[in-house]
Amino acid sequence: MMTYKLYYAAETASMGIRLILEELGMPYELIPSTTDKDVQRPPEQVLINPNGWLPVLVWDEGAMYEAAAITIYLCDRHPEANLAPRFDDPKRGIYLQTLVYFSNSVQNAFQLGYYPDRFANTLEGEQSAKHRGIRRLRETWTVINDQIGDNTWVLGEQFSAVDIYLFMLTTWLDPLREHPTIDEFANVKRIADAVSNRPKTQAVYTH
Ligand SMILES: N[C@@H](CCC(=O)N[C@@H](CS)C(=O)NCC(=O)O)C(=O)O
Repeated sequence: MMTYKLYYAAETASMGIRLILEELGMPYELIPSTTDKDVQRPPEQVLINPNGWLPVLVWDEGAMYEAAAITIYLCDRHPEANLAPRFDDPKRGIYLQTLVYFSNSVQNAFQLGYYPDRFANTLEGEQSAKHRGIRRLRETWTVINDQIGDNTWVLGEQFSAVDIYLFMLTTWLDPLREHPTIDEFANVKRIADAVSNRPKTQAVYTH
């Protein structure tokens, strides 16, 4: 059986991809990497992703980056695990919509705080970007919280990779950075808690 290689550092989006691989039951090898701006990345990682960020996934015939794209790719490649609605499932639309929204809006809101120099030209501007990021987190998590409503999982009755992705993003909410707390988003919290209790999550997120 093929083994995936995942460039990896704890607390990054590579953790969410690792959890997807665990839930898919696929063998994988973690290649230690870093997000420290002063430390060199493994050269093969940078060849695949010149941006220098994680996660990066490699397999027998290919390689790719972008966490949401990796999620979609892996779940389609291993449909027997039922982590994603199939192409003809009406839930396929909201599945793709939510993953892309997580990637381009929720993650972007986090990035305003983590990498303010990418969003402003001056130190003053960076402070402003950070503050806007905090408000943007509240705005985007509210959209997701309202979208979930009373659903058991993000897509309704069916557990999917979107729930794993949601859980990963909630682990980045940090009171020390003045982020909103998860308690402000009761529906998000309900799903994050349920994902957190899964054995695979316990295995990945406590080691
Ligand atoms: N849009 C990218 C963002 C990836 C990203 O920002 N990764 C962070 C860790 S979660 C990283 O590697 N940061 C280090 C850097 O940007 O140099 C994705 O979703 O994969």
